[in-house]
Amino acid sequence: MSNLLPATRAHAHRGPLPRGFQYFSLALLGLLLLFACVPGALAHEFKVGDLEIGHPWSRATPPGAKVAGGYFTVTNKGSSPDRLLSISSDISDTAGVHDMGVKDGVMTMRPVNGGLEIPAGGKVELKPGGYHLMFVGLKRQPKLGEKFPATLTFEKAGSVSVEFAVEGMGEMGGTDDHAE
Ligand SMILES: [Cu+2]
Repeated sequence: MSNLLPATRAHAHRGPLPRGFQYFSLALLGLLLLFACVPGALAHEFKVGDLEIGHPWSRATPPGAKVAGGYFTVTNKGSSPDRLLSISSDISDTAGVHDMGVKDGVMTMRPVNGGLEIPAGGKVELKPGGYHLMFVGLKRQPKLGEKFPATLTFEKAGSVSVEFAVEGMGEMGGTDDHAE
């Protein structure tokens, strides 16, 4: 019975992998590719007047969280500056623009008063660690994979309905964990 392998070597694959395993590997690869494509598939854009709103997204929050961040880009194709004046959404009691930066060596966050300026021909990025929206007083937790609607109001371009795509909690690793 020399063809019986010792028990300790039974797991070592010397020859081609079993067929089932190959199919499993292919399926796994396909799944990975699918996930790799998701950020592109989720990219979405909204237009109002001269403004383009690129890929509004938010993060899933842990149970009980009272705030959630909101991020997107605004491109102003026009020849005059505009301002993001207000944000509203059913997901929270209020929402506003915050700025985040380092002051005296401490990471601080403060509301942007008087609206966020979008320069003529310019692009403003709301992202973790910088300007961002803050949905304050969450009525429920944003769930990974869903989209929730919100309305952005600009001084000149007016109001536009957008959808925030909810991504994973650790997405882009920004330091956005602050109390209400
Ligand atoms: Cu904030």
